[in-house]
Parts: sequence; structure tokens; C-alpha cells
Amino acid sequence: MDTDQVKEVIFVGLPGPTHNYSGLARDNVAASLNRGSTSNPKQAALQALELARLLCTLGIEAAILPPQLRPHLPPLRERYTGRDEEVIIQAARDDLELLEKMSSSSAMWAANAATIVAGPDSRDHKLHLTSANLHTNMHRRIEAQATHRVLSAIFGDAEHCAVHAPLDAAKGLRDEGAANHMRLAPQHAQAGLNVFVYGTDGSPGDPETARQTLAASKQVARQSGLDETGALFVKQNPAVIREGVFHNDVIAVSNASVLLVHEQAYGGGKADIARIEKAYAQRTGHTLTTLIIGDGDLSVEEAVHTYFFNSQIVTRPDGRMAIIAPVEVKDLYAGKAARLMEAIRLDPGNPIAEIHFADLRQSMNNGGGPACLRLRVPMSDAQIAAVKKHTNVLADAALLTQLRLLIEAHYPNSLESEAVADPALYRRCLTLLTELSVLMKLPLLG
Ligand code: SUG
Repeated sequence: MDTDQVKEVIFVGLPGPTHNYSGLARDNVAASLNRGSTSNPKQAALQALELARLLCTLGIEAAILPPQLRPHLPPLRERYTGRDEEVIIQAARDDLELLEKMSSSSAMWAANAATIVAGPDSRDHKLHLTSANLHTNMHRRIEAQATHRVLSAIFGDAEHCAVHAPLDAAKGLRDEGAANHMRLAPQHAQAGLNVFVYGTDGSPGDPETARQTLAASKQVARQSGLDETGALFVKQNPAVIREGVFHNDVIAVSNASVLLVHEQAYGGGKADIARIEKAYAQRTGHTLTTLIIGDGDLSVEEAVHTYFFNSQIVTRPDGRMAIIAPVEVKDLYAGKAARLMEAIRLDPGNPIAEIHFADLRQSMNNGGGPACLRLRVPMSDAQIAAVKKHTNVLADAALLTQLRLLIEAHYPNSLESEAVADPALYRRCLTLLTELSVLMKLPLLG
């Protein structure tokens, strides 16, 4: 692969027509708080499209990851027989909780779709994608196979790409994808350091809710061809997991040579951040720009509610960086987090020059901010060309317009979580995915 040409493509996850607030993720503060509220799937999808459009405006190559078919019927078919509609009606009567788990639109959080290791970092110079098994929560576990099928369809025909199947959960491997991975490199096209953040290595005292195991992170690093200098494993601070930091991207965000992180993110505290800086210098010969947010600047609780760290930092074509932050950063705590961000923007010691606020409230109410909705994939021009040739996922104006029309036609604009029991919703989803399969040239229906 010609590494000079590697640039980042940002895949944005599109929410589906069943987007709702069932409170399925207990360790996720926003999802728990909003349990039972009424969602607006149409608005959720339009907000994600707007995020993709913003990325395009900033000169970033954006792409779309489509929703999955929900309710997911195979586990229900093990218990109920009959036509699809009959299966849904029986499940709704018998076990609404299970039906709700099968109905989540959680595949929208593309940061959990896979872990990406860039070609310049890997021993074999290939782009490696490992579809996440998302084993911890049942409503997310069911995403893994369909995600793997879609990623294989998108990247399978591009040269120098390896798409790995979800890790084997039976071996105790629990993996939540890129939300627990940060790639640090002087430029996207240069070899970088891959920081794998995990929640548990099995030590007593690790939170039961920890979603990422060290063994899973190590397996991803190994099969992606990273050598010792290319990978670093850092443990989350168990205390912050208990405060709602269910993924690393709730408390840290990076882009190229910049790391923005809360001082309490890791088990080893600031010593762990120093370890990242040292490994980065050893790997790249450069100095990492580390922006450490202290508890006095923003508490963990404030970080969890504003999703300050769940921002995206992107490099614009002219080399300047932009932050895309959720509107909650300026709306909550009288704008405290926004002032902190503004101070970062004004600081000449880092390349961050712009802040953009994105209204992603529909997703945010389930604990999914700008960083959760994206999967970053460093790709060569040849790989991008291959993806363009075989599929229609790159977010050009035509695709964004066509998606908007489909959303307007097929998405409800109000949904109570129990309404997933309505078989008509399944029909809507099926019709949408049938049309999306053709539009995006992807195998979305198995
Ligand atoms: O896994 N929420 C997701 C949010 C994922 C956010 N992703 C990242 N941080 N990268 C989760 O907790 C809530 C669904 C519900 O309750 O209906 C949910 O699954």
C-alpha cells in the first residue's frame, strides 16, 4: 500500500426506524435516565445525516453505515413459530423485555462496529478491521454478525484489507471495537501507536460491568499485525467506569498527534498518560500534544453528562484541526465545558482551531455522542476507489439526498419503547432495508 496516500474516511452510523429508549444499557447514564421516554427515530436519522454533511463541509471524506433489520427475529424464532408478524406478537405478549432487546437500533454507534488498525501500522501493511463481538449486552451482541457481513461487503474487494470475524466470546473475549482504541500518529499516513484501552483483566475489584477485556484487546492487536512498539494496553480507571464511563471514548479522544484526556481516565492516573506519551515518542520520534483535563476543570460527572470527550477531533485538508462537540457541551453546567473547549481552541500550543457543535440529542439520550456515531478508517486512494466501485457508501451529495428521502418516507417521528411490539414497525424496517440494500449495494437482509 502506498502509505503517502492514506487518509481518514469517517463512517457515520445511521439510526434505524426502531430507535427508542428502552434503558437497555444499565452502565450508561444517559440511557438509564431516559428509559421510557418517547424517541423520534426520524429526527435521530436526520441528525446523523447532518453530522455526515458537516464532516463533508469540513473537507473530510465521510461514509454511511446503514442500520440493521429490527426486531432481530432469529432468537425469537427459537421460541415462537409462525409468520414474522405472529412471532413478534407472541414475543410482545410473552417477553416484552426480550423483544425490546431485539429491537434496539444500537448498530448506529459505529464506533462499536469494529477496531481498525491502519495499514502503515501493521507488519503486513494491510488495513485490518476486526468486527466487534459486543458480547456484554444482549441487545448489542446481536449486531456482530450483520456488522461483519456489511464490513466484509464494503472492504472485502479492496486490496490490502483484512476483515476479521468477531472474537470468540466463548473464550471469554469481550470486545467493543474502536470506542476503546486510539490511534496516535504524526499524520494519518505515518506509522502510529495504537492504544488499546480495556476495562478488566480479571483482577478482583474490576467492575462487573467492564465491557472490554484485556485478552480481547491483545487478540485484536495480534491479529492486526501490530508489533510491540505499535501497541500499548492501558487499563481504565474502575472508579470512572462506575461513574458511567462505559467506553474509553467517554473520557478521552485523540486525533493524529493530539490526545485530549481526563486525568482520571486510567487506572494508573497521570502515570498512564505519561506511559502513552513515552510509547508515542519511541514509536514515532515525535512529541505527543497531550491536553489533560483536571478534575477541577471538569469533573468526571460533568464529562459524562456533557460528553465533552465524546467529541470528534478531525484534521481538515489544510492541516488545522476541528472539534465536533455535542451541543450539551455548551448547554449544560452554564457553558462550563464549552469555555474549557474554547480555551483549548485559543491555545497556540495545539493545532485545534475550530469548534463545531452538533445537535445529536436523539442519540445522546441513549449515551451516543459525535464520537460514538463514527468509525474512522484510514484508507489509501486505491482502497477508497475500490469501495466506491463496489458499493455506494461514500457520503456524496446524491447519497445524502437519497437517504433523506428514504428517512422521510419510512421513519416514524415518535416512538414509545413498547411500540416495538407493533409488527407494522418491522414491516417499515424491512421495506427500508430492502431499498437501502439496492441504494447502497450492500447485503442488508442476510
Ligand atoms: O452501548 N447505548 C449504547 C451507546 C453506545 C455509545 N458508544 C460509544 N461510547 N462509542 C451502549 O451503551 C442504549 C440502548 C437502549 O437503552 O435502548 C445503548 O445501547
